[in-house]
Amino acid sequence: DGGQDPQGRTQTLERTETRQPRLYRVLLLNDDYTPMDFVVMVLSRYFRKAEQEAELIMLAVHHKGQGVAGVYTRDIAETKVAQVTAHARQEGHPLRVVAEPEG
Ligand code: NFA
Repeated sequence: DGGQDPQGRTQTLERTETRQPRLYRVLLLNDDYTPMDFVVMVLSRYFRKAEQEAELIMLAVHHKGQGVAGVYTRDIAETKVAQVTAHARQEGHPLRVVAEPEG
C-alpha cells in the first residue's frame, strides 16, 4: 500500500500475501455406458490414484451417482476436466467430469 511520510515522500509498504487459492473439487458423474475399467484408468492416470483407491472411487460413483476424483486450484481442475472429457469422447464414452468450488 502507498502512503506519504511527513516530508511528502511516497513510501511503499510490503505486506506478506496470506490468502490461500480457492480450491475446486473435480467430480466424476455416473452414467450407464462408460466401462468401469475406463473410469479406473482415468482415476489412475489423471488423478494419480492407486489401483485399490481407484476401484473404490469408481464403485462409489457407480452406486451414489457422483464422487470426488481430486481437489485442485482452478486452472489445474479445469485442465483435468478438459483432458479427461477429451479422452472419454475419443474412446466414445459419455463420461461427465465437472469442477466445482469447495466451501
Ligand atoms: N455405471 C457405469 C457402468 O455400469 C460405470 C461408471 C462408473 C460410469 C463411474 C461412470 C462413472 N458401466
